[in-house]
Amino acid sequence: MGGHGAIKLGMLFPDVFTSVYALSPYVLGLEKDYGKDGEAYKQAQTIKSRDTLITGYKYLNANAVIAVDVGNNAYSFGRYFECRKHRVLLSGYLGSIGFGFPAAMGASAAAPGKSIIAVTGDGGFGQYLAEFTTAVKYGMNITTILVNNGELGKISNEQRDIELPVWQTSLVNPNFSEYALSCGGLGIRVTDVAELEEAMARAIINMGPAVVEIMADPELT
Ligand SMILES: Cc1ncc(C[n+]2csc(CCOP(=O)(O)OP(=O)(O)O)c2C)c(N)n1
Ligand SMILES: [Mg+2]
Repeated sequence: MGGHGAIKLGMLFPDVFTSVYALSPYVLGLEKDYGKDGEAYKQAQTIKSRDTLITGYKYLNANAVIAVDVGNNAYSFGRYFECRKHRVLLSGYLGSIGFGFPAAMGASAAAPGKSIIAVTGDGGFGQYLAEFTTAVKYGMNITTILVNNGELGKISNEQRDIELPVWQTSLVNPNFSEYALSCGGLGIRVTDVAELEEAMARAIINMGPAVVEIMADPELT
């Protein structure tokens, strides 16, 4: 924190000990700070990733190729998705986050006419965000189902499992749907489960890259 921060602190709190104490959850990363999207996450606290899978996926073509990222989003997919003739791509063994969207691009390049789906979290999709412009450039027909829970949710769970405080897993994200629009693709943000069906239907019909950004509660999977 630079000199500017110190001046502000001095004005807010009477002494340095009070200031350090008041800020310690943020400094230690124990307090969640989702930045400008904090309100949107609060609104979305009833959306579970299984809603995404059960409600949303009925719109997928029975023979779509589905590239799944790594994290809670992948566990939910494994638990709730009913596979028909779909082909599913996973980052087997390595389990590298960020796999979902680039794998979907690979599938699209290999099978240009097919309906391709990427299932990702915000952490994973954020890693290859700029690639969305490549998908726009080549008119790739990829629908990205992005479970935006504002954190590296799987890592939070691992910390809870061994009874550690949840530490340094919250993310300050861009508005992913606006980002998709600004790149020339389709972007839809869903903050209420009632909007999910229409959003999915629009994205699937769209012939080109689309992001359905679902604001989800990180505590629910
Ligand atoms: C390259 C790489 N770095 C770190 C990890 C560890 N890791 C597994 S899941 C995960 C978080 C995923 O977060 P997000 O994409 O937001 O998905 P969520 O769990 O929130 O659904 C991380 C960091 C990994 N698997 N691969
Ligand atoms: Mg996440």
